[in-house]
Amino acid sequence: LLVFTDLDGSLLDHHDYDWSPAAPWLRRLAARGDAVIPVTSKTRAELAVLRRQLHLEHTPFVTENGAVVGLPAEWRRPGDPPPESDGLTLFTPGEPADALAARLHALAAEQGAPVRLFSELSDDEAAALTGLPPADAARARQREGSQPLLWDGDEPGWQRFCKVLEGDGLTVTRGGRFRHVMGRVDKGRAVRWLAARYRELHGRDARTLGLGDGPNDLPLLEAVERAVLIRGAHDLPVAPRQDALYRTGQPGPRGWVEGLEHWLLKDGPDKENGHE
Ligand code: 2M8
Ligand code: MG
Ligand code: MG
Repeated sequence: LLVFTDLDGSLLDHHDYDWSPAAPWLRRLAARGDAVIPVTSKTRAELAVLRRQLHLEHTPFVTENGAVVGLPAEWRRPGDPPPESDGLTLFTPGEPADALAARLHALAAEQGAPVRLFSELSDDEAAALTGLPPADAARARQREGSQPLLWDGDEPGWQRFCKVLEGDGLTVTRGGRFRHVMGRVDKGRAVRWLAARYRELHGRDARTLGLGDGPNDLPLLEAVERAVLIRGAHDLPVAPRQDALYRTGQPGPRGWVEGLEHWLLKDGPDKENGHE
């Protein structure tokens, strides 16, 4: 089973980033041989720390809402680009963060749009806005393929600016706190790409389960067989996949456990591992 999971507000608590309620299930999934694959708006610098802490060094990951896909050695295929010094193979299907910043500044100036880039805040400002320790906030500012935004205007103004960005070929989405701008990427495309890579490597389809709490997770939830929408900061209108979607009552890592148990305990402990 491939478990594709959002981090902030899902596996990690929205406010203090704690995942301890989910730790027993992370161990259990590892023991079953199921891969937990983070699919997040966070940066590769943030993920480098979290993958060690969560013991997810042998599974792929997706950062910046699909702009970066990282593969460990086990997921490589002949013909892939050479691995980086940390052994990870990187794919960057979006647009570089500095090019996005330049486009955003140009469009904001042209439209008189009251927007600031998260990557251009100081570490202390970023820490104050997110509740992250300053060292983690510094890693969150190291964008490679997306730009989280702060909008100082009203909602109709945002909707207008959004249309301008989308008209210029950019993708706009929302996490728990920020609005995010990327090239032509989203979490769903990254999930499908990884499921296809699994098929190429193993000669069969993977079973897939996805968990997320924000608007940026909707493409992820649509790309998996079994979806868990975790109660979060946004009231989300979700495509009517009622048979395949479970909405949790609890937020954050407790909701993550609730959703996993809904799908995995339902079939009995053994069935999920086999592939029929
Ligand atoms: C931002 O991402 C979250 C994800 O939902 C958000 O928009 O609320 C990103 O900047 C990420 O890098 C950072 O770790 C996170 C901190 O809350 O905020
Ligand atoms: Mg989230
Ligand atoms: Mg996220």
